Amino acid sequence: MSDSDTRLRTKARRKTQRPKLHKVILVNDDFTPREFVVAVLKAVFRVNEDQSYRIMMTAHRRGVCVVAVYTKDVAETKASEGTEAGKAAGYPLMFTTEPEE
Ligand code: TYC
Repeated sequence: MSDSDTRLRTKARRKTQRPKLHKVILVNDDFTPREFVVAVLKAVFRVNEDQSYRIMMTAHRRGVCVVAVYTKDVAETKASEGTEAGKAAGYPLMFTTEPEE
């Protein structure tokens, strides 16, 4: 590309850069009590009792459930907070993250 020909490069750039979003995923296990999972979801992800119960039951029935999407840093921090809350109470509760398509 010559100095005067910036057409391709200019065209490819968005007016506003959007950060890639990452999913926080709740993983089911056989040991963590349901009420504990609900309490962690409410505390870490700021969802209400009803939403929290639905998310927990979806993971319980299907194996996993997407809790929310955030920027990479926030998703990783919240996943760690949730996993650490389980660990501190002696449960194998696990949250993972993955980039959105
Ligand atoms: N399966 C657990 C039980 O029956 C409850 C549970 C639900 C645990 C969702 C983890 O991500 C989870 N006590």
